[in-house]
Amino acid sequence: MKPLRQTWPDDLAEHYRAAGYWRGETFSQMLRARAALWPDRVIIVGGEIRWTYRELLGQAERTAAGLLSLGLRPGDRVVVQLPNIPEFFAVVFGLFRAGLIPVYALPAHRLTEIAHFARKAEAAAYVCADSFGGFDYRGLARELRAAVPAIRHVVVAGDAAEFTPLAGFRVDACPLPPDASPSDVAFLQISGGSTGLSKLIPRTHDDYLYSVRESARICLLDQNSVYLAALPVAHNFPMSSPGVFGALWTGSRIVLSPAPGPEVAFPLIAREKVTITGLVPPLALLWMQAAKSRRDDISSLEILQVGGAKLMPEAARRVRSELGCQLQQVFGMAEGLVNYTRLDDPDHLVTQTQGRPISPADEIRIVDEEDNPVVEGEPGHLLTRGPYTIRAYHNDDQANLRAFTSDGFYRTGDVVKRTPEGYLVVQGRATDHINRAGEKISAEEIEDHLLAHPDVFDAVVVSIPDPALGERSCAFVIPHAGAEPRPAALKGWMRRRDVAAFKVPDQIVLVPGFATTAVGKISRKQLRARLRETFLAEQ
Ligand code: J2J
Repeated sequence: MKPLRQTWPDDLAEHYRAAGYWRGETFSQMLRARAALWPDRVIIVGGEIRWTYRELLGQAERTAAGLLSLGLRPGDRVVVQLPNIPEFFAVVFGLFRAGLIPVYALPAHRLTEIAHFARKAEAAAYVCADSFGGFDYRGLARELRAAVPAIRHVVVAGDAAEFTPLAGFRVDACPLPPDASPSDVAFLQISGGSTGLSKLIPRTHDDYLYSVRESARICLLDQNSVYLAALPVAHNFPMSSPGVFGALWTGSRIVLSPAPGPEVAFPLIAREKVTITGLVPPLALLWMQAAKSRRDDISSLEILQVGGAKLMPEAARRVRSELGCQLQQVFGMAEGLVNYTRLDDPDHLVTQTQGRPISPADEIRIVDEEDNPVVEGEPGHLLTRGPYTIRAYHNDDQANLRAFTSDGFYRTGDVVKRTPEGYLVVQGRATDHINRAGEKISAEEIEDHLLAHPDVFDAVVVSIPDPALGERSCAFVIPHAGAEPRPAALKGWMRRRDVAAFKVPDQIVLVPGFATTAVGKISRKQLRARLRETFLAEQ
């Protein structure tokens, strides 16, 4: 089994510890300390459940003992695919307590993605809900067990059918092991997948908790705050910026919304007096629209964070008047670096920039194609390293060669410029992915699926600006001679590939060929750019 590691050079690690960034605390220790401090504070609200810290700790310990009693051993990886329900916290804190390593999948992922995560992480178990959003995850579990026999156990929140019920675990099932080490990898997060399939991101207790603590401080979370998890909690933004973990750290209440739309979220805001939440830009637009007609009292909302994709300044300027709260832009990535506009920043920075890094130790380089610094203020590729940015993906030597410089900077793939105040403005990106309402889709991954269709000779997937989604995906498909696949049939085929629904191309355009230059071969990247330009010019 590939060892889980995340290694910073010794001198830097020493510096991060000496500076107090890494405090030598694990997630389990954090929860225990909080439960000792505030045992009766309600920390998690979801559906009918309201758990205090004491109850959450009890749930986590019961889950830890149950998981170990199945024969799982510290260090084993467990793919966790749960929606926004309290059990998510019982499971991940149970895994932390048992020294097991969660691999966070999103509820939208399907067999293709889950099997990939399971294989890449060499996982031994899968945890899911019985069903959610009209989808039965037990069916997925059955297919997963057949496709990846190394998955020895399936644990289900709710009606478990033939699998192990989460609710059946007992705290006396197994003695709990000593705590993990704070410098150990705590979990594997999922990358946006800029090229090919998603990569796995190993984050340590030390590095992640640093970003969580600082995020909570920057966002002024305190014990009076109420954080609404509107986006799926497994995503890095609502998990850590400051998200649910930030709320757990400060003793702010977490309210779990099963869906992010205003019809579900607004009544929760009104009932639970939510003060802060985070959204992707298309949802922020939807909320602003809904606020005009809905009657729910959302006046408790003080801060709306928007991130995951670029928020246009025009929309940014409307947040205060239309939702009655302050805007905070968040530009982050599961690999590490997170930027925030600060809550006392002047309006022009809040509406026109994506913020500045969390930490004074975040190193930022903005460079040209040859990795040379650009003139200050000019756009260039964003490279970064620091106390909570990874140095390598898990089990992916090839990706690591591309994604990191020899001196350990992560190539974010984003093109940014820096203002005189040191704030970053996202200009675009260098990698070929589609940022569809904050969900990152790799063009290459979708092209691979389309190429597997018997009627498809070649396929190129590009992003097209879209008023509702920010970007949508458009596939240009050359059929085989004599074949005439219908776009709707190709979409149906994509759905049957068992991929997340957001990966099905929004638009499919059949073309006889790709016009290439007389000079001959061009790269796929150039081809994507050319097709996008031609398509947009013809609109
Ligand atoms: C433009 N592009 C943005 C923004 C992310 C906080 C917030 C978001 C994420 C996230 C996160 C953007 N404007 N405000 O993990 O902790 C694009 C960039 C970036 C990629 C990372 C967090 N905020 N992006 O979105 O790992 O292209 O993380 O490199 O999903 O989203 O995607 P992801």
